[in-house]
Amino acid sequence: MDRLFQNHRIRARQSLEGLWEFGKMRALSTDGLAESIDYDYKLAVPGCWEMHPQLLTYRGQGIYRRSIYIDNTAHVRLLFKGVSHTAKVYWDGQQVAEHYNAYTAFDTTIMNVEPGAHELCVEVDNSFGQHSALHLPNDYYTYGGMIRPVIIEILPLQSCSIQWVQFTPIKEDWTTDEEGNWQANVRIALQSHADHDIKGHIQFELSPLQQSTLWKQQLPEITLKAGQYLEFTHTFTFSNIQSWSCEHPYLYEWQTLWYQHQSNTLELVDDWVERVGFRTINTYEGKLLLNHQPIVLKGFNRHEDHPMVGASFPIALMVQDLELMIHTGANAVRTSHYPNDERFLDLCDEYGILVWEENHARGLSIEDMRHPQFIEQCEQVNREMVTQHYNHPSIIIWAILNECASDQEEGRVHYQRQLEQIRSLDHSRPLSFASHHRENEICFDLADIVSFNLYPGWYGDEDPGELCDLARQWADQAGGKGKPMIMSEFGADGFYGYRSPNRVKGTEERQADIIESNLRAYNERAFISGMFIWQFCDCRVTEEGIWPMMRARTQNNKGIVDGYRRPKLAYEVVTRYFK
Ligand code: ADA
Repeated sequence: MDRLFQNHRIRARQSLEGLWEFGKMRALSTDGLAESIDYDYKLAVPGCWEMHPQLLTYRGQGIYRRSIYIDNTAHVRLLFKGVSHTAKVYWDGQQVAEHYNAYTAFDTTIMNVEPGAHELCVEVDNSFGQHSALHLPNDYYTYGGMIRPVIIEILPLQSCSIQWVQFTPIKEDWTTDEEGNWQANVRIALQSHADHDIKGHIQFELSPLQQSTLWKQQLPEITLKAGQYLEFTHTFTFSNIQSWSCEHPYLYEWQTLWYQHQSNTLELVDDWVERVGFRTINTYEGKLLLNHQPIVLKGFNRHEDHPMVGASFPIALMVQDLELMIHTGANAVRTSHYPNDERFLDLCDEYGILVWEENHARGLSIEDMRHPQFIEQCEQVNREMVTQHYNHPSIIIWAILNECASDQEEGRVHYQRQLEQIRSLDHSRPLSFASHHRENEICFDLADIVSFNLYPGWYGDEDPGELCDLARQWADQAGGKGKPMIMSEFGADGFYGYRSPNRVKGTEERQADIIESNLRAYNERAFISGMFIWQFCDCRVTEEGIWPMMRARTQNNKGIVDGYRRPKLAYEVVTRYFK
């Protein structure tokens, strides 16, 4: 399934995991689905097509197809958690959805579906070109396929469905509030699918995991007009709450229930279950505060990439990554450079691993940012990232535009616009972006946390401590004074198995030395609120562009474990510093 808990108990839903037919397309169809496609392959969904022995490097378009049987007339909601990178969805030959970007979910509801067999086709495109501002040849791989789970939901005809629920824990005053007293601001959206007025009410319930209900409240009855969409907000107060922290990642279930009047009875028609945690995150006098206490983030940049599965992770491999990170003593992960599979975020909630989640962009120059689709495609990924992942207590920072043109006035306009957009969607989390512009950075005043990607010892010979002190000065002079500072990337290449007493660049020894000198420097500095090693695991890079010439083995080799998660020498070093 798509989550690690049952996020609907009432709504009928099923995973569309399995073997789908697949055919390569010769050209993109412009007016509907290509008729003449040969379905030569069978591919796993979820999965990347690069896992098929004949599609190892395929870049282009293809169509996935399967049939779906519907028992009774109903509205059918299809939820795609991630299609890489562009999808067009066809139901019985009619296009019902289109979506750009591999790393955020989208859905579509097909109304009044008749009983019987139906054909579902998804046209998928992972090509680079004018249609794509964010997926382009890069220092990570853009896989092809339906890389994350696909779900079908059956919505009753004359009813309403809960569209989303946003739960914001609040503790106004940590010094005077009783420990277990919390508030939460809850926003929800309802969509009527009925062709006449319907009446009902919402009920909320809060329960510690696997335990009986701690608190519930029923809202007054409401009437929804035919097809009406309604959003509303409430604030609630709770007592006897255990807060969420890294040491005690205490989770609660927040259930939203829709009870509807149906011919003189009240029926439970729809539900939406979220797992929430009570914690606060904010910045104060140069520190990052989790539950009012200063915290230093220690962790890794992680690409969702594995030689066995590409970007399409089963949970066993996600758990393996988290166990390895936790074993080093890490308490944080940065989802470089895109929103992650929600099951990974569910795991972080459960393990108490803090997450810096960022939108999808890496190393875009000002020319790249002038792409005609750039504004719109970024706006969409920001909105989808924040609204879809809003309830994860583990996410404590939203970030944007890794190493883009934040050193230029023209670039600044985009940073400002995007940070304002995210703030308007969520004012409960601090914002940042990772910069490599050193003294030329001009956007630190716009963010809540200043973050530097510097590679002392690798790309340059500077001393990490001296460079870090200099970076603090650059930040202070560029509008970052009084803001927490994070070393968002540092590291070095280390080719797995390449060991030599001469410790030259590329050996595991040299990688370990460089990472050690960085960690030592950052641990000694009280103004550092976080350090993220580049990177957790080696990852594949694109064959297009400059990357194969820059990256031996067409891989970014800076992982402290290799692609297969075999620890390099640096792993032990990190463990000494993080523990
Ligand atoms: C950058 C970038 C990473 C990666 C890294 C490297 O800072 O943000 O995606 O490319 O450098 O390995 O050089």
